Amino acid sequence: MLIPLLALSLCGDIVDVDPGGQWSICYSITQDGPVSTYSGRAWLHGSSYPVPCMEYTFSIPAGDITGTCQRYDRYLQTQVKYPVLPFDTYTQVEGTLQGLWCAPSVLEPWQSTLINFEFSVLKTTYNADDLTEMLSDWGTDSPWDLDGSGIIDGADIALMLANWEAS
Ligand SMILES: [Ca+2]
Repeated sequence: MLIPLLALSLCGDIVDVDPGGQWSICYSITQDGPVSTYSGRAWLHGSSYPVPCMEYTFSIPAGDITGTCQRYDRYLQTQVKYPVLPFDTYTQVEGTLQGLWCAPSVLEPWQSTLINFEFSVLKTTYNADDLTEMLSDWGTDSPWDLDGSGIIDGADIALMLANWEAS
């Protein structure tokens, strides 16, 4: 396999390698208030199959997929945050994000191809741990500012309680 192990070890906390040799992936998950960000890269390798594919399932919290890639949406007339998900297809099923990616053309046995990805999951239901975190940021600006007003206040608590996790 041509993928340098050094690159894998440097690119994230979570490393996974296809036993069949078609792909490798590494990424890290960072938590910032209600936002979990998955950032990393994946490789396809021509060493096992001429047109290798990767089907990978991320375990994610329940929530909305978002991203840090800002673009102006002329229909919505506002800046929208997009995820960077350069897979051929991806599907969000409860608790998982499944990505499918195949090499766009035949890879020689010595060739690998690489994608970078980054996406975030914004929680849409909340629990007692979230409330504790929100209260510890009370009166400040933090990721727990759910309504985007610039400060953690009663409106954010109301939003949280309206979307409380069913136990
Ligand atoms: Ca607020």
